[in-house]
Amino acid sequence: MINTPTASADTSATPDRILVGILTGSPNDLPIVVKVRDTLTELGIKSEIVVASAHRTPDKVFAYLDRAHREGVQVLIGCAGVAAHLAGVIAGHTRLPVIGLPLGNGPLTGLDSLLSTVQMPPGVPVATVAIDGARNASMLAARILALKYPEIDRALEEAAKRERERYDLTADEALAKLTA
Ligand code: C2R
Repeated sequence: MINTPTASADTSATPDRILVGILTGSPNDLPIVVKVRDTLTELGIKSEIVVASAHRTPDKVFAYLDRAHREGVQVLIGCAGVAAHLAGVIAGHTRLPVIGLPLGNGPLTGLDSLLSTVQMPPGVPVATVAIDGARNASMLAARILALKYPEIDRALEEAAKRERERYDLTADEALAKLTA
């Protein structure tokens, strides 16, 4: 895979502070949303999860976004199920890049969340990943940050290497691992 061009030229150390703010619409979303944080941690990126809803607690969403700006958060991830307006509302309040993670926990198993998250009006973009695509939400946040921080680019390269190793096994070796 081609390296991120600016990252290889840049020598900035990754700052030791929270770079990714993860907002989610309900405490009930947490079992999947913690996976977003886990992947970011695996890549050496500090993040925080805040439970706040654009519908139920809009003041809490805006207060968090103001704090996040002050404290130097650089990417935001909005996670929500059903009528998932959270990521869109975040994108309307900030020019930081916003990733939308539609959750599949409602009665329509996520098609409603996917469409509510992805169908943003022009000028207010939300980079939407798959329904319950927690790992890709983190990976995309990391790719954005890797433009600036070479350590994160290297962590992504290592993760891709580990992924490729699974393909070095023969089919029988892979099957043995699956059934172990
Ligand atoms: P409860 O389980 O708390 O009733 O929430 C949440 O993300 C959750 O998946 C049900 C679902 O409602 C979602 N929710 C939103 C928003 N706030 C909560 N979609 C929002 O602001 O978009």
